Amino acid sequence: MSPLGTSSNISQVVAPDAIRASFAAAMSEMYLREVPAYAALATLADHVNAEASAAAAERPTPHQASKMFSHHRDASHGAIRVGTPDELKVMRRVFAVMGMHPVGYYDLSGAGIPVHATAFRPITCAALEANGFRIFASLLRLDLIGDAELRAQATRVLSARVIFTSRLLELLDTAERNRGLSQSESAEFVAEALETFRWQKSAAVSKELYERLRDTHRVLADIVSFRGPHINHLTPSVLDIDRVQDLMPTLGIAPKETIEGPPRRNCPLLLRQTSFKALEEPIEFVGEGGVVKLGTHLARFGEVEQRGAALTPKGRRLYDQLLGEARSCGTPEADRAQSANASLRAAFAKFPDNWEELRTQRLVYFEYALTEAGAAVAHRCGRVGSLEALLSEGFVHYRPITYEDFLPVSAAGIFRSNLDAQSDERNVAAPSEDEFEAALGAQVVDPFSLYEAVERASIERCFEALHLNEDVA
Ligand code: OOG
Ligand code: NI
Repeated sequence: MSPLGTSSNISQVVAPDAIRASFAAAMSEMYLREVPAYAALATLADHVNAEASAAAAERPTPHQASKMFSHHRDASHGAIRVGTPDELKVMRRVFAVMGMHPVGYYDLSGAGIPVHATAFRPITCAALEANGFRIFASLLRLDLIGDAELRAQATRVLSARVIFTSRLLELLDTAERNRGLSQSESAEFVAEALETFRWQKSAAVSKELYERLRDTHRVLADIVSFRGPHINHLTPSVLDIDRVQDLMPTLGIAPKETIEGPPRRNCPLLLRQTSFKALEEPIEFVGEGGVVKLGTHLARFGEVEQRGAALTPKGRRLYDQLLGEARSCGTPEADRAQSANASLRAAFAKFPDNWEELRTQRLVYFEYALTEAGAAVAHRCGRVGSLEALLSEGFVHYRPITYEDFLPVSAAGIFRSNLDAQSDERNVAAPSEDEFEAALGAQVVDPFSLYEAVERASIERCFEALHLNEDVA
């Protein structure tokens, strides 16, 4: 339960879910307007979703557990990159007002990108259902930049900037003090928050510094050179990501070479993502005496995602192992994309691909519920039963729980294709979750614990409804 909005001394606080929904809508609206290629991708996503829904409606319902993982018309996630621990701390408080809490720790330094990250997202099923918008937020790890002088310059630039409007900071205090915001305050809060994520064409550093930052690492230039952490992409959910990937070029949009994540399967797992490459956008540098120099910057792109089932720690270990196997099959440049797909499919032949097997092997989290027959049976007061017996008697059925988080290897792939950068071995370092949490000023929630709790609660609900004691032997 969110710490905000639970009790209040103002009579009408707006639910954090509703503030998040307006924020998501405002971000989408801004990005659609500013990035025409994203608007084209969003329209393509709608088209493919309509096609996939129509095709699904014509198929007889297969196994009860096969479900269509849901999608919403609005973007499902976006991403930002901040420069300092203080920025991250305030960001955490801003997102908390919208019912978005830090879940998971992602280290990207292992892939040569000098950032680590979390996802600010709704954490209850009800909140996810109300509006699932989330933000992947990365924090720069300046300590990984070898050039001491450049590091000092970047530190000076970052410590001098304020990425939040003063009105947003006031409203943030109000929200924390009053445990929520009124209708008019929340409208203002969303409008002010939007300013932080807006694109700024005018750089905050000189052209010379920009170039030094960029030549050291593109992500460094992207984070340090501007007055704020512009949203760098938005991502709608789609029902058939392969189709979107195939159709992108027909709209003149260049997709990245491969889809990140697991291969296409009967039982979709985790998360698959693809994007179009970041646009080269004009920027300007205002120097001494108002002299303007022109340049370009690669930052903003568009992405689509298709979500599948949440894996248990055991499932995740198998996923990581198979992904490693697929990636270690090096191939020549020419047919890289094709052979990457082929080796991914080959490696994942070892991952079971039917829900019952995924369940009995404890690879995926499931949500259980009474069937009609289950709801109709006389309750079995005080008796003991097992979940497996209830399933085989047809009183309980199940469906996979949707994965709501991100994947570090995929995120690194998305970063890389949009920074026009190959893996940069100079920045490889160890993960540092404690340091990240210290910067955040809070601990990140363990994503597995969230899925586990949803599964557990669903089982308990079945037993309670049947007045049955669970045989856990
Ligand atoms: C974030 C990349 C990560 C995803 O979907 O995995 C991400 C970034 O480029 O800042 O958004
Ligand atoms: Ni993304």
